[in-house]
Amino acid sequence: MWRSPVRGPWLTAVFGAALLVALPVVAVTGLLDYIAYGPRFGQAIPSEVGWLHLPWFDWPTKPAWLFGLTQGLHVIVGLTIIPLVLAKLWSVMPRLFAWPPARSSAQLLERLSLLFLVGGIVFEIATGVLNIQYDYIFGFSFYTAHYFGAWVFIAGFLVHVSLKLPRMVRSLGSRSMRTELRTSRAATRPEPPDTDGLVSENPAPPTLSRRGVLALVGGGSLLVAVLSAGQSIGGIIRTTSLLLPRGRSDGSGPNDFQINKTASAAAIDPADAGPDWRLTLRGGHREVTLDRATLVAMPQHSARLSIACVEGWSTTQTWTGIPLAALAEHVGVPVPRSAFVQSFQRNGGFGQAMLQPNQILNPDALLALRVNGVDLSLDHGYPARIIVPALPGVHNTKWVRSIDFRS
Ligand SMILES: Nc1nc2c(c(=O)[nH]1)N[C@H]1C(S)=C(S)[C@@H](COP(=O)(O)O)O[C@H]1N2
Ligand SMILES: [Mo]
Repeated sequence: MWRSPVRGPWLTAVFGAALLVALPVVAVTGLLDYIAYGPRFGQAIPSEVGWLHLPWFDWPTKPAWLFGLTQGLHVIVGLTIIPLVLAKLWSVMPRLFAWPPARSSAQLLERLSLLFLVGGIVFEIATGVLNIQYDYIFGFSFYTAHYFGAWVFIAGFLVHVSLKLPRMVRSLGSRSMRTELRTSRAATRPEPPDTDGLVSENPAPPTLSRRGVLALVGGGSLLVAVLSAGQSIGGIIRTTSLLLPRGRSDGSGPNDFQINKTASAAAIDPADAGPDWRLTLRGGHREVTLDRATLVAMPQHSARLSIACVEGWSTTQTWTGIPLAALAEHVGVPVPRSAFVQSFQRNGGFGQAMLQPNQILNPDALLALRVNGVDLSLDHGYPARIIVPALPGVHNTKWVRSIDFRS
């Protein structure tokens, strides 16, 4: 397998160029998602990142699909590159384990950057894929590991690109893509021997043309993309999302869309969601408790908004409820600096969220009572849940008990 005659700087450079475009997309969208979680409130995970903290800004609420886009790109491109990463590793494989590891200090730096690069990407892919498939099976925090793993990868990536970019460009120019795409297996010849030793010294007869290798890898990536995209795009192609089995939909009728954590998983006592349920609103000096009938009698607003979850799916529904701005006004805080939302769930970690000013004042930011024209189901957060444009799914708190508006 290391004797394949298609191995060589050109093929490695083609894989490298594709990854050079795709990997920054995955890295940047991942870091943006971290910012979307609201590190300034200390609610992004990990919250303590030392000098690795990112510049913060208020995550926008417009366009409403922004988080769905960054999250969707991160997950889908992240999965799509897996065949490409494997192909790139294959194309350089024996060199990766060259011994002695370094003959000079420049080489030592290069080898060290490779360790960061390869170790980082394998770790990020493994933790990312596992997080999609099974929630939180790790003995450590997925978010913390994935965040620090990302920086290890980014460091390795930057050094690697700065060392290899000129060689990549030169190698890309050494053969013509158009000619390769027309060259059959029988006509496939090895590249001339190279200083990096990527070309086999003793090439075997070709079993695949370069065109065939590119089709195999490209086809593999395309297949992964198609099988993942449905999770974010929805509609009919949602059913094709084989790689993301969290595409389950456990509701019925208008409530028939994906449920991340069911009421029973969150240990919701149905009695807490019954007629005795009250919403507590706190403002600067005021505290108000409202029952659901009172909330239903207040002016209602509807908006089509998505829930996009970092675990790799999103869903868009029509929500109806009371604008959060109206609730803030109700307790005398028309210009809130933040809102702290708490759920009455008894189990699990996602029972609270802090919202920024624009996430409260956007006219479509709601305390939703209904979805698609009917009351929320218990699994979707009855009696009331938060739904805010472009807010990460996890902060759309279900089974709300109280909201503190702070000025
Ligand atoms: N109280 C509470 N709210 C919650 C959660 C939770 O575990 N508890 N999960 C959050 C997550 S991670 C997501 S993605 C969305 C999913 O909403 P859905 O189950 O209605 O699709 O709800 C959010 N709201
Ligand atoms: Mo989520």
